[in-house]
Amino acid sequence: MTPIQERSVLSALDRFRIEIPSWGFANTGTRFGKFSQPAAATNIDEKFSDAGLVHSLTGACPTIALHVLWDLPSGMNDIHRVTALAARNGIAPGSTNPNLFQDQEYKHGSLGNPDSSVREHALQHILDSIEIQHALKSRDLSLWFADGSNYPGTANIRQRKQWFEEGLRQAHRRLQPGDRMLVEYKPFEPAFYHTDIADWGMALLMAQAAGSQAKVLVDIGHHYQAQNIEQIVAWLLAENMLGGFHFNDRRYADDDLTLGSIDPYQVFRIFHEIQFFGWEAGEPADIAYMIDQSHNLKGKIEAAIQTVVTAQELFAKAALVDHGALAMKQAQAALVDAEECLREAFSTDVRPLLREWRRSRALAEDPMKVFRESGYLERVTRERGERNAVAVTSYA
Ligand code: LRH
Ligand code: MN
Repeated sequence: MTPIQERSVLSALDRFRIEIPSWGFANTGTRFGKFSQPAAATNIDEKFSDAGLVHSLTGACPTIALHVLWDLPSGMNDIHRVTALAARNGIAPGSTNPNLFQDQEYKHGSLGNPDSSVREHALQHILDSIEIQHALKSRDLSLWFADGSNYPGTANIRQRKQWFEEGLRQAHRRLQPGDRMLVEYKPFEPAFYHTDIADWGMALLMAQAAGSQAKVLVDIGHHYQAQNIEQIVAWLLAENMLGGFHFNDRRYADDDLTLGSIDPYQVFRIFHEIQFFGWEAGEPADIAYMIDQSHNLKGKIEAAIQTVVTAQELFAKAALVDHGALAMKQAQAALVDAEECLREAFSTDVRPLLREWRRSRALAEDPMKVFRESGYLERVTRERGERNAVAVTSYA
């Protein structure tokens, strides 16, 4: 590795930050059951404690994503508590995620529901979430809608599109300068015939309809198997409409597995498109990198540490691509040489540099080892075990 490459890796690590989801520390499962872990976080205090620990070990995840009804069940009355937890645990509130999918009345949708009173209720929850966003000085309002249908002919797709545009436009009006609204798309689940915001194009049009502060959020797991995600990323960058990312990995569908566990080259190709764009633009793209995973089987804190470290490694590898040489090879249609620019970078072991970066910041050289020797897991298992000793819930 040349000194120039070393410097670009270290400066990439200096600017790389990835947001931790509060829900990554809680007991989660699938429709077939939830296997409770005695050390799992059971309340917002414990979620901040775990997230703060992961940040103190890795130095790369200074914010925690909050899901409003899960983390601030008392709404604005929880602001003081959350602000105090942020200060105590050294991790700031990150994106604000309204919950528009769990209330019984959302059976036929939220902003897309044929019943106008349900649409109003959903909009009010978004407006309440924006008030919380402002009280927590959170920049991003991150919106995902489960809305859709399960059978042909049961929904007026065009009518629902119009209701969404109206709802998002009204919400956008409540944003303050500097705020961003991130529109997340998903092709299916929980709806299995149509989903109202199902792909990047629909999310792009919806964001443009909402207003100038709205952008698209790309979740790795929200794509059909054969889709070229990094091409979608390149297009959204070219349109200046890429606002954020939910990183995870999958073998089949929205599996929410840990980042890079199945296809690390996929994540590397995405980071490459983003850094190549930054090189051409002369400044890094303003993208919110966030983790969105559910750690059903792995130890939740270890899974979080593993994810942040893997994200750093893959972002550092992408910083090794010689963009100047690549641009030249692309212009010459020198196919093998162009591809080798990426393969060379991806196959480079950046872990020694990552250890050096950690040393330079008085961070744990091996975060996982330090966590395992810290006694933290044993302590929280004692403190939380009883509350987590719930029976495994069955599907039916
Ligand atoms: C939906 C989703 C969305 C979140 C949820 C936890 O699948 O990706 O981003 O709100 O997971
Ligand atoms: Mn997501």
